[in-house]
Amino acid sequence: MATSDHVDLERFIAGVEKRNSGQPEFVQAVREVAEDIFDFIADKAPYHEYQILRRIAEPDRVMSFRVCWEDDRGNIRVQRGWRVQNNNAIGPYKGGIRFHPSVTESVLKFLAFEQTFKNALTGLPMGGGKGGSNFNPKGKSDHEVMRFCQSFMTELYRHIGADTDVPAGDIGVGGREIGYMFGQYKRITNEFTGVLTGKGLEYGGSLIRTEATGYGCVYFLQNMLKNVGDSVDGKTIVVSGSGNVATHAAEKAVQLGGKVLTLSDSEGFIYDPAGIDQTKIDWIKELKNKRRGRISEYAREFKGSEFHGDGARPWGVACDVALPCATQNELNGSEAKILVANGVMAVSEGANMPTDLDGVHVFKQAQILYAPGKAANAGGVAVSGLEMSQNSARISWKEADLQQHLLDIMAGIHERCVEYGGRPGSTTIDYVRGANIAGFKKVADAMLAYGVV
Ligand code: NDP
Ligand code: 2IT
Repeated sequence: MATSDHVDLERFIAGVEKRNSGQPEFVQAVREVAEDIFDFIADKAPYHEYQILRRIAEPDRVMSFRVCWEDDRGNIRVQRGWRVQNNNAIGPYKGGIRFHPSVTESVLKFLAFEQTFKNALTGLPMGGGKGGSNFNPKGKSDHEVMRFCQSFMTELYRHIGADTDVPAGDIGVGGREIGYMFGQYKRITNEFTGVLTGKGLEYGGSLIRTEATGYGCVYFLQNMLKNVGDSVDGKTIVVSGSGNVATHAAEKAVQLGGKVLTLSDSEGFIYDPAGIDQTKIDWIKELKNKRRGRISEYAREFKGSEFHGDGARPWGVACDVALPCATQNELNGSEAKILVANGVMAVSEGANMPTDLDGVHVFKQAQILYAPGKAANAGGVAVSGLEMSQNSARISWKEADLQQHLLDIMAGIHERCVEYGGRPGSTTIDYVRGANIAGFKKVADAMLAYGVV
């Protein structure tokens, strides 16, 4: 980057910081994208004149609302809910809903911003949005979760619609919560439309949506390895998280011959030197989805494995491949250095922005195969897009066809990253740059077509 571009970048980021004070995650996500985009648009006047990046980094709108619900003891509880509609230049707003105590406006704005580029990369017509609440589903009964979801949807319904904004799941929102929310939407509006994705198969859901994010993350890894003449077979793999994305990433990695050594949750990680095979993954799915238990229980169930508590993260375990699949900023610069020192050759992000900015710079500098979440975890929203198509046409596609679509979409995203991610004087690919530019270009060109809106 030329010095003048760098000065412009710092001035731009200072403005973003000023306008979004107290929103560090949002500023971080904008900076990561801007670092690549400033360079790319340096000689492209229309993107400057029309202030495209500045406009993408200003959500179209942010709705914030009160969500009241009654717990099982009859106490009235008050939570905050949000929907951030970031950009609908290329399609209806689309993106998940997160229920977690750490949810803030900053977190949802960063997620909606990232989603805008991710959705563009899929090649499907979807804009970017995200929503959620600081509600903590842990330890709540099914009825409490149901009452919360119904109350949340009682406000949200007026902001969404099959051609307006189509939410889905994310952390703390899976099939159970989508069912409660879709039921309430249908009841309020008296309409049966594809307003949410990740629905149950009985009421308009798509096959393989549940698996798609984790599988897609490993397909992206497979594409990166194939590009350098290698494969997943025989690789040692460290995975973080133990939810929807982590368990399905582990499952696909095992199917392709990888040896998965770790999984984690917010309390710590388990290390199983014998490898976490399909039987063990099935046990974890049951633990997490049905019993809603903790990953520490794994070490009591499977001999030879260890649990490392106090919120420990798995990045010190030597491996060929790391798949961060839990949450944002779960892998920092020092941990990235440890992974590189231990010989990691590839990192494919199942989570959104799991690597902090220092970590991103470490991986970029080491020139390892490093796929950012907006490329690697796009398989989930891609199959959500396919669910929307099936709902509009009122049909259900076969599993084999959907599997092929997912493979093709992930290969297409990989190709787009390669197209824009070449490093001058090197044969290696900067996937972060490739994803940022390819995602930006599609949205930016649509915005140019609309003029100033
Ligand atoms: P789940 O709720 O199914 O699982 C989340 C996992 O991450 C749990 O193991 C959870 O542990 C852990 N986790 C959550 N917050 C923290 C934290 N603050 N510190 C440490 N661990 C934490 O969510 P998903 O698997 O759906 O989502 C995981 C990531 O993937 C998120 O970044 C999400 O945005 C991203 N993603 C999800 C998609 C999807 O289709 N579901 C699509 C694309 C990206 P615990 O139980 O202790 O909270
Ligand atoms: O971060 C994400 O891409 C998701 N949580 C999935 C969004 C979706 O609309 O399927």
